[in-house]
Amino acid sequence: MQIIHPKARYQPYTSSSGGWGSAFSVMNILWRQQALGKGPAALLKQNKPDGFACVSCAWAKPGNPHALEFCENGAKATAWELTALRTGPELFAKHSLTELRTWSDYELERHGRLTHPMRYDATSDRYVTTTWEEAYQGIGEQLRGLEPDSVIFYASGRASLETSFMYQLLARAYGTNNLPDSSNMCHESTSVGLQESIGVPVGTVSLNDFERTDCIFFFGQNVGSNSPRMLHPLQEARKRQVPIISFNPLRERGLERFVNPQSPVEMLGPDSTVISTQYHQVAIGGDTAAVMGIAKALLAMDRTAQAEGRPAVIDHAFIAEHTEGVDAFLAQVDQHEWTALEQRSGLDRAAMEAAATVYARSDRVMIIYGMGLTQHRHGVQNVQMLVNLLLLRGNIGKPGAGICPVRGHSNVQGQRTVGITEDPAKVPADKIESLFGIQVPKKKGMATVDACEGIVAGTVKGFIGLGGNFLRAVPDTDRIEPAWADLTLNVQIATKLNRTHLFPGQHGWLLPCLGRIESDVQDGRRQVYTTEDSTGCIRAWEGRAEPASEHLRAELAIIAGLAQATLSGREQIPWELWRQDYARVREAIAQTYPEIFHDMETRMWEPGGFHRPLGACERKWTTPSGKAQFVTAKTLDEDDDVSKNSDQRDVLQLMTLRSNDQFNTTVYGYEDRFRGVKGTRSVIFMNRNDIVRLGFHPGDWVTLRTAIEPGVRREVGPMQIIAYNIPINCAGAYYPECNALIPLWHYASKSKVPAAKSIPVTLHKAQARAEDMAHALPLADQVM
Ligand SMILES: Nc1nc2c(c(=O)[nH]1)N[C@H]1C(S)=C(S)[C@@H](COP(=O)(O)OP(=O)(O)OC[C@H]3O[C@@H](n4cnc5c(=O)[nH]c(N)nc54)[C@H](O)[C@@H]3O)O[C@H]1N2
Ligand SMILES: Nc1nc2c(c(=O)[nH]1)N[C@H]1C(S)=C(S)[C@@H](COP(=O)(O)OP(=O)(O)OC[C@H]3O[C@@H](n4cnc5c(=O)[nH]c(N)nc54)[C@H](O)[C@@H]3O)O[C@H]1N2
Ligand SMILES: [Mo]
Repeated sequence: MQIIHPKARYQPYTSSSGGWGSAFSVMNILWRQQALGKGPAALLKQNKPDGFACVSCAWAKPGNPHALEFCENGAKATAWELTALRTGPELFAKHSLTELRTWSDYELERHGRLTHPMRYDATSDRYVTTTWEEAYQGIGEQLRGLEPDSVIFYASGRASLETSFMYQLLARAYGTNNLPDSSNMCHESTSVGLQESIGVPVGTVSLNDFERTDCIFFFGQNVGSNSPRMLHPLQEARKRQVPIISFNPLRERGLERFVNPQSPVEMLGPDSTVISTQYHQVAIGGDTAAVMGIAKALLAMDRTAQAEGRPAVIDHAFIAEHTEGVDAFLAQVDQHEWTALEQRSGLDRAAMEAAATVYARSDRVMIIYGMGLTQHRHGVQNVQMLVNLLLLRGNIGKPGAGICPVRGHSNVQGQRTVGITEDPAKVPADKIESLFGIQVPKKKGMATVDACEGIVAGTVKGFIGLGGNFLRAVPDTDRIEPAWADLTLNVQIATKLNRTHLFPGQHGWLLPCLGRIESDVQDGRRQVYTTEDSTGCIRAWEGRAEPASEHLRAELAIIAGLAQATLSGREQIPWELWRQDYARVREAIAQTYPEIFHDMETRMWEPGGFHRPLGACERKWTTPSGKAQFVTAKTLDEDDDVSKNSDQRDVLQLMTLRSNDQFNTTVYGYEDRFRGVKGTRSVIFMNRNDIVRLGFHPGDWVTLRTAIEPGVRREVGPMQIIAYNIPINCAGAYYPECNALIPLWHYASKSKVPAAKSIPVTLHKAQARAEDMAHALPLADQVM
C-alpha cells in the first residue's frame, strides 16, 4: 500500500501548545479519516454527562464540563474510531498475512474499522469470514483443550468496568489468574510503590485539589501531548500565580506555554500562559538524585530555621504522628554529597535549592508524574521518593495537596479495581467464590513480562487479547514475535487491525467490537457503561454514534459468548442475563466490592462521578505499620546495568517517546508538532556535544544497538540524528519502533515495568536504504 507521508522536515517549534496548531491538527485528522460526517457531532458529546468517555487518556472529566470538553488528541482518537474507512473481508481476500506483515503500524490501523468476525485459514494464509457462533464454539473447544495456566487473558485498559469484571471472572472460572494488562508496562510501579508507602495503589489528588493547591511539581509526564485536558486546570492555577516546577530531560512544549484553543480571546490575541515557572532538564534516570537534592536543601533550611528560632521547614508534628522511617531517609539525605547528587541528577545544586525554596514556602503541594518515572529499573523507588518529598511537609491527605500519577488508558485504573490482576491476593476470593460458584485459583498468574517469558519458552499456548497490540507494546519484540507464531490459539477482540493480529498461530480469530463512542443496544435497550479515571472517580457513559458495521458485537457480549461456549455452566454466573442488561453486572460488581460500588446505579450519574474511598486521602494509612512509610533509596544510579558496562563512554541512555501524533502503538500520522519533526519517525534526538564526541554529524544515519547483555544482538535502525536540546549522555527515539532494543529482563525491580525510559545503547554508522531516503530529513535543517 502506498501511503504518502508529508515531506520530512525538522524545524524547532516555537509556538505554544494548544492554539491554532491544535485546531488545525483536529480538522486535518477528521478530514483524513473521512470522519467529518459523524466526528464534529460526536465531539460535542465527548466527556459530557449524556455522552461518552473519551477513548484517549484517563485524565479526570469535570462534573461541569466546558462547552467542548475535549483536547486535540482526544479529538484525534474520536476521529480514528468514527472513521468512514473500513477493513472488511475484501482487504483480507486481497492480501495474505505475510503481505500485511510488511505494512507499517500506521498503514494497518489507518485502513479503517474492522467489520466482520474473521478466522485464520492457514492454507491460504488469510483471514476468512466466520460467524459469531462458529467463532465462540471454535474458541470454546480450543480453550477446553488447553491447560488453563497456559492461556493468557490480556486486557489493554479501555474496556469498561462491566466488561473487565466479567473478563476476570471468565479467566478465573476457566482456571487461571493469568490476567496481565497494559498497566504492567505503565503504572505498575505506582501501584506497588504507593501501596507500600501510603497504603493505596492509586493517586490521592482529585480535580478539586487543582483549585486549592499553591504549588505543583511535574516529573516525567508530557501533559501537552498525553493528557492535554489537564492544561485547563493548570492554566487556571497559573492564573492564580501558582508556581509549576517541571523536571524533564526535554523541554516539552505543553509544559512551557499554552494557548487555550477553545478561548476566542486567547486564540486571537498575542498572549499565552507560561506553564512552568521553573524548568529542570534532569538527566534520564536522575530523579531519585534530584528529589534527594531537594530534600537535602529542605533539611538544611530546617536546621537553620530551628537554630535561629524561626518556624521549622519540615513538618515534624505530621511526621511524628503519621509516618515511619524518616530517620533512615534523612540519614541517607545527609550522607549523599552535593557533588554526587549533581552528577547523578544532571542538575546544579542551585537548581535543586531553587525547587526546594518554592516547595518550602508552599502549604499545599501536589506532585504529578508519568512514564518518565515509572519505566525505569528503579521505577518503584522513583515513585516512593516523590512520596517522601510530600511527606516531609505533610502534603498528603489535605486539600490541594497529594500525589498524582497520570494514568494512560481511559479505564486502566478501573480494570484493576474490579479484579484484573495476576495476583489472587488482590481480589476478594471468598466473595467471588460464594457469589459466583467458582474456585479462584490459588496460584499467582502471569503479568506481562511473565507472559512474554512464557511465550519465548513455549509454555504459553493460548492468548486472548481484550484490545491492545501486545506484540508491539512489549519489550524485546524481535525475540517475542517469532516465538508468538507457535501459539496454538490467538483470539483478538479489536476495533482496528494491528500487527498482533498478523501472527495468528495455529488457530487465529479476529473479533471486531463496538467502540465506546458507538451506541450499544442489547435486545432493544441502549446500554450504559462505567469507567474509573486517574483520580479515582467512577461514572457512567453512553455511546451514541452508529456502529461501524452491523456485524460488530459489544465487548461485553463477546466475553459472555466466549464464557458460555467455554465453561461448563456449573458456575453460577448468568452470562446471558448480564449481556441483556449491564445494570445486572453493576449489581454483581457492587456485591463483590460494596465499600467502593454500593448504590452504584444511582451514584454513577453524579456530576463528575463518585469518588472511591481512599484511606490516604483522610490520613488513614492502610499499610502494615498503620503509618505512611518513608523509604530509603537503594541507589542513586538509574541503571546498574550501565555502571557494570566496561566501555561506558560510548553508551547513551535512551528513552522511548510518544509523538504528539500517536496513541501508544496507534500512529495517527507523522507529525510530532511540538518537537518540530514532520514526515518521519526514524530519528534519534541527541545532544550536540555527544554527536561531535562520538564522531557523527546531524543528519547522519545510525543503527542503535543495546549495550547490555553482549551475547544477544538487539538492533534498530537506520535512524537519522537530530541535534536537540537534551542533556548529555541522553537520547530519545520513538516507541514502539525501538521496543526491540529493550531486553525482556530489563524491567523495574518489584513492579516488572519494562525500563522503556532507560535503555543503554551505542550508535553505529549505517547506510540508509532507498525507502529510508524517501523520508530523509534535509541536511539543511541541521546546521551545526
Ligand atoms: N496523545 C496521547 N495520549 C496518551 C498516550 C499516547 O500515546 N498519546 N498514551 C496514554 C498512556 S497508555 C500513557 S501511560 C500516558 C503516557 O504519558 P506520559 O506519562 O507523559 O508518557 P511518555 O510520553 O512516554 O513520557 C513522558 C515524559 O517523560 C520524560 N522522561 C523520560 N525519561 C525521564 C526521566 O528519567 N526523568 C524525567 N523526569 N522525565 C523523563 C519524557 O521526556 C516525556 O516528556 O499517556 C496516555 N495518553
Ligand atoms: N518502548 C516503550 N514501550 C511501551 C511504552 C513506552 O513508553 N515505551 N508504553 C507502555 C504503555 S504505558 C502501555 S499502556 C502499553 C500499551 O499497550 P496496548 O494497550 O496493548 O496497546 P495500544 O497501542 O493502546 O492498543 C491499540 C489497539 O487497541 C485496539 N483498540 C482500540 N480501541 C479499542 C476498543 O475500544 N476495544 C478493543 N477491544 N480494542 C480497541 C485497536 O485494535 C488498536 O490497534 O505500551 C507500553 N509499551
Ligand atoms: Mo500506559
